[in-house]
Amino acid sequence: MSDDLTTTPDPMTYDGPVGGWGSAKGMAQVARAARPGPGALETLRRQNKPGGLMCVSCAWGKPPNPHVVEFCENGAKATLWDLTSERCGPDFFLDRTVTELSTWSEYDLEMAGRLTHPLRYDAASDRYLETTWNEAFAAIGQELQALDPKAVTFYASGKAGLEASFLYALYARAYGHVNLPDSSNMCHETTSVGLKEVVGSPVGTCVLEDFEHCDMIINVGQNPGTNSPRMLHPLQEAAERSCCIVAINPLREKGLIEFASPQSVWQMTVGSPTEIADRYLQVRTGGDIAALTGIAKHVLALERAEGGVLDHAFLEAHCHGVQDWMDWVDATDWADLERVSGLTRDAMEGIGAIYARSKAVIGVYGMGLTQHVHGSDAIGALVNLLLLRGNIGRKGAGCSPVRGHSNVQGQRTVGITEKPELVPNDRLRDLFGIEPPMEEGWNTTAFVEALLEGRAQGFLGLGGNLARAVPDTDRVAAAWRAMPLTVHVATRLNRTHLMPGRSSWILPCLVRAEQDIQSGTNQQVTVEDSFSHIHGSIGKRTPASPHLMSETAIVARLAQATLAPSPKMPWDSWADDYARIRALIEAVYPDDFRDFEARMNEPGGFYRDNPARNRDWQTESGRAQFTCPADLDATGLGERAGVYRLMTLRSNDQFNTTVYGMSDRLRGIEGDRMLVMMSPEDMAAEGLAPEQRITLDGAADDGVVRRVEGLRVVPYDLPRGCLAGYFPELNPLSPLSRGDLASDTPAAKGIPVRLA
Ligand SMILES: Nc1nc2c(c(=O)[nH]1)N[C@H]1C(S)=C(S)[C@@H](COP(=O)(O)OP(=O)(O)OC[C@H]3O[C@@H](n4cnc5c(=O)[nH]c(N)nc54)[C@H](O)[C@@H]3O)O[C@H]1N2
Ligand SMILES: Nc1nc2c(c(=O)[nH]1)N[C@H]1C(S)=C(S)[C@@H](COP(=O)(O)OP(=O)(O)OC[C@H]3O[C@@H](n4cnc5c(=O)[nH]c(N)nc54)[C@H](O)[C@@H]3O)O[C@H]1N2
Ligand SMILES: [Mo]
Repeated sequence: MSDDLTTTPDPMTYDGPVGGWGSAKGMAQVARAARPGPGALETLRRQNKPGGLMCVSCAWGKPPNPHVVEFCENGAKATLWDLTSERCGPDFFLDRTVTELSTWSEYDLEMAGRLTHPLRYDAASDRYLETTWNEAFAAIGQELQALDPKAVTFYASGKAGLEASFLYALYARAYGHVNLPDSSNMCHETTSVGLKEVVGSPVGTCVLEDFEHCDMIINVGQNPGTNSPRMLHPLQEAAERSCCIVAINPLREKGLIEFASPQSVWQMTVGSPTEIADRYLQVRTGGDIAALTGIAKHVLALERAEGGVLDHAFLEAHCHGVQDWMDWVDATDWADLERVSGLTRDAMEGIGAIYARSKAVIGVYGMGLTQHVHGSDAIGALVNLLLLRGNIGRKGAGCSPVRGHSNVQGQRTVGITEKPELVPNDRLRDLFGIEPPMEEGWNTTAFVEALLEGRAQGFLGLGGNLARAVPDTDRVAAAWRAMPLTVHVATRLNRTHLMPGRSSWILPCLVRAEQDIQSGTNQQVTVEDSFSHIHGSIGKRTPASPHLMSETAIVARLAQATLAPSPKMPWDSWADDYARIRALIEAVYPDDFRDFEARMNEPGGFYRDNPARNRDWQTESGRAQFTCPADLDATGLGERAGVYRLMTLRSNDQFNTTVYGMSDRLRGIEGDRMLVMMSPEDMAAEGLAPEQRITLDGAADDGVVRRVEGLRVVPYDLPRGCLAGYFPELNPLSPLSRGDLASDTPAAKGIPVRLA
């Protein structure tokens, strides 16, 4: 429970700043492991610059005037990982059965290298065998024709460009379903639903430039040092011009504490790192609704004492529910806010006082806010605070969810959604002569429920490692192989591929950094970043194997093999020239993609507008909505003896289920990933010694037995009652039954567990 900035490292944390030489070293270690092929460094030099490659790691914005080196440690890792010289070809599979490979770690599977040939599962020998593209497409098309489309799922992981994603969503609708779960369902679905409800926009209202004009940034539950390191530049620049940065996080994340720019030779050698957060509120897991309400309560108190604090004109002209919310805040006791947040009233009032003086405030958030049972309410609490002083819809202010996968936001923009009302169905009917399904399809949770009940018959994955990313992974693994058909479009081998259905196929694709030649021309693809800017991206590297196809071409060929021919859907002509697909995207979404082809290489990308940014509130009331939460505790767990709240996090050495190495450098943790971080006080109370191995049991009251054994206890500076460990190793403890009430996003940060 501390609210000051301590730059003195404690024994459990890394003692260097984020960035700096540590990141150069981290990158070199991965470069050694990934063994990138020739030209990889040239690709990095052009990364995130107009005319270059758009990063395959996170979705942070790409500035119009890029730094000399506009990539970070983790973006470089992702690119080098894609461009490895290791190959995982048919010979690899001849030597190993799927049963044997299933015992390999995620890391070892990925280390086998890039997939090179289309593969078909042979149940008799329990091996993946080389096949031809023609055989694969014909067989998959036939199998899909025989299945009930409503029992088939097309998953998308968030990386494929807008062209492949648009065709994929169209293919699903033409085939007859909208079972279109995507990684966003486990991630920022809370934003898509919760933020939309309160401001009418399902995406953030800021653009990158706003970070140059704000005088306060509140970062709630987002870890830039690991997950969006390029964000450290605007944070550093903001800190240097005395913008106040407040972090609300149960863990004292290094990236939020200090940063040495690897671009600044001075800082890397003699200078001292920039201190990032002025205030660090070490909230209890799930305590954000209480913390943000406490801050807002003090803002109201200051208004009443001194006046001139609230933006009355804005509240009157633009907001709904203000009085009800104020009454609720008045009725909420400080004692409850302190108990649930784990913070002192003083700490919350301190932030409220800064907020009341700040002219332009940005609220940044990530998985610490979205992955809770009351995640949507937590977003509402942040928006309540921002609205008080009109901090949405003007320069330097707004709400900024930091998205995950590099094109996850864009996939939704071009139709990957299980909700029929989110796409212009009339235009799809007119342009393509299809009858799009109008009943809601499966999101990730609904798909997993169907899988566990034996109702899911076919799975097609455009990237991802879904069986590992979802909650309840042990139960999912047991059910996955019962599906009649499983097809994976993938770059590297992962655990989900090793759960073959009766008919199972791996279709290897190009990575974004590779040349994508169609009809003699290298094709560009496009992606959308966290700030709703669209960027063209081009690959220059020679493909890892001559047998690879692009994701766009694979989707087009699958559609062609599945659907009856139609002159309105010339799949092969589309796949020959991606400009034709962009023309379709523009025809279906004319407001967002006006002059798409001409604008896609504009420096900094082109902006597809956001009504909330213009104070056009597309909510039920037509106004920005103040909300009273259902519960102050975002986990909804309350206090139960012996029950801890476990948050499952990313280390600095992974991209989701892709594990690059065993070092979580920024948290000072090395060695294996089977661990649980615990406060020294809780360890003492439980009689545990550092490095002791323990077992965690699930404590959800849904009757399911959940257990993970062999976890090493690591003493860590955490609030009492809160534990932390790694995703995906701890996913068997995460209950499918616990998701955000409004959006189903699994509550991966508030998992109830007990020590066995
Ligand atoms: N290198 C790298 N980059 C990535 C990824 C990756 O795996 N590796 N993944 C990408 C993807 S898909 C995504 S979605 C993003 C995810 O990026 P983030 O949103 O940063 O996600 P996490 O690392 O899961 O956790 C975020 C933070 O939430 C904090 N937290 C946990 N519970 C709470 C809580 O109750 N309250 C508060 N206030 N904080 C809490 C944790 O301590 C952690 O610092 O990153 C993207 N970028
Ligand atoms: N407990 C817990 N669970 C979580 C989370 C958490 O914080 N805690 N986070 C959730 C979040 S935010 C997300 S986004 C999901 C992530 O879920 P997913 O997106 O399903 O998982 P990834 O690990 O990103 O997928 C990695 C695989 O994608 C394939 N791949 C990589 N690059 C490409 C490419 O360019 N094209 C194609 N076709 N395939 C490629 C490779 O085969 C690789 O093995 O996990 C969620 N699960
Ligand atoms: Mo994500």
